[in-house]
Amino acid sequence: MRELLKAPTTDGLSAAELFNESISGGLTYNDFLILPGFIDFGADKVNLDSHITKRTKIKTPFLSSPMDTVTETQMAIHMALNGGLGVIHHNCSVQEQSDMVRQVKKFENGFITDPLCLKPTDTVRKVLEIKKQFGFCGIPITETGKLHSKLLGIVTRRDIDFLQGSNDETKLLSEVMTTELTTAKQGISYSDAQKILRQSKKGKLPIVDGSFNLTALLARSDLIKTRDYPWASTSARQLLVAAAISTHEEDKIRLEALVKAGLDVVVLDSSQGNSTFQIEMIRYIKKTYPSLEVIAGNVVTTEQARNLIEAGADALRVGMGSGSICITQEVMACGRPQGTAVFKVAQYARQFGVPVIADGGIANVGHIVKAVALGASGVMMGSLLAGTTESPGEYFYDEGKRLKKYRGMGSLDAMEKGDAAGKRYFSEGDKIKVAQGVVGAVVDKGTVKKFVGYLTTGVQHGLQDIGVRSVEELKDKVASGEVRFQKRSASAQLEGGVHGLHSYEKRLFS
Ligand code: NAD
Ligand code: CPR
Repeated sequence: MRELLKAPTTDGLSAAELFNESISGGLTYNDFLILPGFIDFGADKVNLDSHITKRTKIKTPFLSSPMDTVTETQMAIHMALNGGLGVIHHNCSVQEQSDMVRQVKKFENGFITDPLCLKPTDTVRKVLEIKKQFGFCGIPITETGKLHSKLLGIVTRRDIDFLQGSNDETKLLSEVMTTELTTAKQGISYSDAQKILRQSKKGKLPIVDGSFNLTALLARSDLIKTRDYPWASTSARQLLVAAAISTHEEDKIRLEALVKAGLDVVVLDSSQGNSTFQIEMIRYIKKTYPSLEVIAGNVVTTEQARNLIEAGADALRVGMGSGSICITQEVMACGRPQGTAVFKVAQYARQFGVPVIADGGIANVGHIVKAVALGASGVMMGSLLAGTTESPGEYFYDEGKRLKKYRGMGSLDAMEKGDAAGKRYFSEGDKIKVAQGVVGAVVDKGTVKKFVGYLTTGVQHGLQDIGVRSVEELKDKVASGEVRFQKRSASAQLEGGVHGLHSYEKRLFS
């Protein structure tokens, strides 16, 4: 009996057996499950550290897509603060993209870099509305009502405390604002600014540049809150930031500006990365900026991967046609089911120490766990992060649901915006633009801080169930065949979802 118990079990399949294409064809994340292992540790002990390029290691394996409805300054800042990495899109001018990179590098935890401002001709009613909606009313007043404009005053609770009636509400802010201001100069360290704020006994400390333009704000309430991000992705105490470029000749000028702004990692953004354009660009970057790491792609086959690894790629982005907004497989007839693509490319790239980023088609925490189990060192997400507070764009309502726009970067909508920004997406010779994606909307997911926290804890629980304590251990045990898999039939997939209920509410975290 004891001997029998000691014998290794052969339940399920190894990853190599699961992805035997002559038997299984191409598989997506939904086509398989991972068999549970043995747990002798808490989920909070699971370590998610991962190399997302040869040299860059981050604490949560999450990247935000370089899409103009996903990653601009705020997303990049909050992805990095929460241990991931934001990739700033390039559907904008060189100046705009490099400004975004610069803002992330300059971000000092604690300063509010996008404070809500008003102008002197706004009324008290506006302040009361803001107070009702956001719960604060210490608002800087600038000439244009925007950041980077001359600071004229500040309106605080004391200025409007007794102004409630309809006569008072139409008063101009120029009549009620405080104009004797304690300010600090841009470039001041967070700790020095804190000192001034404490000594001044004021609620807000505006930060201004040499021309007295407002550049940031420090709030007393934030001194009290713990704004601590122990997992933040940093280098030399600055947040890490990535940005995407294309492979056209003019992208070399874009890259120069991005590097000057402090870029850490560049992503070569293409649906089909196996081209002379990309190979030459990788070689150019490695020669011109030897310390800049390059994530090349996208690829889905080992042949494509080989060319980019040979050219010097520091990581590969994997996925063609798997994105939620994508019609590439429908239009181009090219692509690969994402599970198979990630497994095949990761298995190949592992031999050369080149990490792989699973890009597109991540619809839930389970997909992240599966992507990592198939060998990905990071997952890139578009739709999952698109409805968050930090994604670009305004919320709007449709049938009572709070939504944000989300669109493919090869959608006509995005390409037309690119044209307006002086950026071409298509081959010079093309007379007709062929769309590769759609425009849609996604639901409000709240702030990235909470949402990435949910993803992190969820992935830790997934790895705990598999019985591994780290991303590295998972990869090793998948490669050795110790972690086992099972194919899911169509009915097994139905069984694995909520079923048989008249109605239900799906709340994912609290
Ligand atoms: P791309 O820039 O790689 O390709 C656009 C066209 O430009 C292609 O015909 C390409 O061959 C050509 N081109 C590139 N460099 C060139 C050069 N130096 N000289 C001449 N021609 C050159 O971009 P794309 O593949 O169309 O993707 C556009 C956007 O849409 C990207 O953001 C991409 O991530 C996204 N997208 C992704 C997927 C996916 O499945 N991951 C699919 C479609 C689109
Ligand atoms: P989801 O996370 O939304 O499934 O996919 C995001 C990924 O989709 C992006 O990181 C990018 O690789 C890909 N993508 C972006 N625009 C696209 C278009 Cl127009 N078509 C196909 N894929 C696209």
